[in-house]
Amino acid sequence: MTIATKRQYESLTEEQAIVYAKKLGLFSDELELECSEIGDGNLNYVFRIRDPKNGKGIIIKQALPYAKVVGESWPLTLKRAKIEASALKKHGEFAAGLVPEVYAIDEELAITVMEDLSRLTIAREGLICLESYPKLSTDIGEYLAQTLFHTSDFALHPFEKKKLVSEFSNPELCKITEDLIFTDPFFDYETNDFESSLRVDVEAIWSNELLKLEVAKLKKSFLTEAEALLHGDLHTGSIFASEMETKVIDPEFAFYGPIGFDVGLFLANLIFQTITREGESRVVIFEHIEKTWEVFSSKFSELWKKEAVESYKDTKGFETYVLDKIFQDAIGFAGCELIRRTIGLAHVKDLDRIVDEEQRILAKKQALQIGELFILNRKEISSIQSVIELLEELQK
Ligand code: SR1
Ligand code: MG
Repeated sequence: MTIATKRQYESLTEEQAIVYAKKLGLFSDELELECSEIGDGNLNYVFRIRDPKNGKGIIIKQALPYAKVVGESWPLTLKRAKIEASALKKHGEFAAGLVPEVYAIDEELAITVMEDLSRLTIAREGLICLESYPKLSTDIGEYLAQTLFHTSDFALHPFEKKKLVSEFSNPELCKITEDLIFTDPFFDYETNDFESSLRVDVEAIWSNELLKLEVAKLKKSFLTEAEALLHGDLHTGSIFASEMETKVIDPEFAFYGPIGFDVGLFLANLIFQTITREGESRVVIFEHIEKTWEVFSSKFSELWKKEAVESYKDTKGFETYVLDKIFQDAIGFAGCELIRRTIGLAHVKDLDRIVDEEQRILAKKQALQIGELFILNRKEISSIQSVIELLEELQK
């Protein structure tokens, strides 16, 4: 892997991205390359550079010194590019094939050069178009188990684990999550964004002290429980998919946090699809929800039995306690994600694209209802099957 030399930060143009790729030696000088900026996320530029003659390409991802979604008034650390590239590499050690290959890192220009995945589709976009991704939940269940188990105290020497905790300290990006997922949507704060016809439901959330107490507990877990190296933003827009392949991208929010957070975010983003679909196509998503948890928990359990280094690993009840806690946390975090993507700053296309206002508001009310229910009842929801029964009941 190349580590490029020092120079001052400047954001690249498409032409400069081509020059940059050639300087890295990834293409020969005489080639006529094509480049387009394809980033549709909230924070970064993503340049796709390809040789039109053979279709071979690379991705140059560059962090901007501010949040693209808001503009220059919201400065944001460039260090996130290094965190993202390092997390891709660390997670790739355990989930090879489920993350893109990193070719080069450039800390000064906040650039990661990586495998071109444009043969795949962003899972959110594909799911919205009812594309079929038969491997999505098995792959994500496997990715979650491998990355989260292997970076936890259950698999690592305590010195190694604490070294990683410090390497992946990511305070600025964590602060975004603390604010946008756990705080702002539950108060009358300026960052929130919702249709006026949701105001009654939103005000009910702001004045629900019981709900706020449970969200405060979940926020405390996020702030304090350094269990494993999380992806930190595992929604369906952070996943590339096809019928044959799944790749997890964009771990710029990576840090050491509670294992249930990654699991819960992914489940919540599948739930948006259960809200917008009907009939057989909704059943497919219920199956993905069930399979994600089943693959994750059985793989985690298998790794525990084979590889755990914890002295208490065989103590009766401990493994079950750990998995039950992850499940409860995941349901609670999923609840927060459902609410914040509906009334907070950063929405999801699954709901916002519904053109008919009445239908859109109904879908959003359902997301809020499921979110509240998950947060308040996470300790009573005992299995993934009961999650599905609950969703089926609410969506009758
Ligand atoms: C200002 S960033 C808004 C959201 O986009 C990212 O993908 C994260 O989900 C973040 O909360
Ligand atoms: Mg992202």
